[in-house]
Amino acid sequence: MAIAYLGLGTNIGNKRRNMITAAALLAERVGDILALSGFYETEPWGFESENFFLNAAVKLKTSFSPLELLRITQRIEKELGRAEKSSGVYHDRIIDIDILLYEDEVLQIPELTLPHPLMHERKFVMEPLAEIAPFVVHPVLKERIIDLKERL
Ligand code: PH2
Ligand code: MG
Ligand code: MG
Repeated sequence: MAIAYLGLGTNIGNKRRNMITAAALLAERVGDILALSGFYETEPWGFESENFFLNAAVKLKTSFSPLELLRITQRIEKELGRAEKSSGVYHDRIIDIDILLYEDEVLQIPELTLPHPLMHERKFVMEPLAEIAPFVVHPVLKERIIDLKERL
């Protein structure tokens, strides 16, 4: 069994419902949810939109590998109605599920980078994550989530 931390984000539709549906599907298909942060209202980062986000972080126990987890989360994004992603630019989305950390795994393959390469630069990721994983150490930066968050 592995512990994984995921980031959730939504900025269109019924955002609370999108979050709860995504969390329920993760619990059903991926494994037990060990922690779920509060929902944070955040400004769109990296693109212009009038639609603010809800962001959250989830801690899961899973027997799936990182790539299996990626496929399952992408499938949930699709089922909730997320439009096809076009690379390079950000768009409004019903749900985005990002794998932030998977145990101490460091991975760089075309499909997936672990830890998430931008997580430590993003307050909308680090605030909810620090709520449920303050003392987890980032396996590349070798610093605790709470300390990385404080510096943002
Ligand atoms: N996700 C992005 C780009 N910008 N901004 C906020 N506030 N929240 C997000 O989840 C988010 C974003 C790319 O996935
Ligand atoms: Mg994202
Ligand atoms: Mg994503």
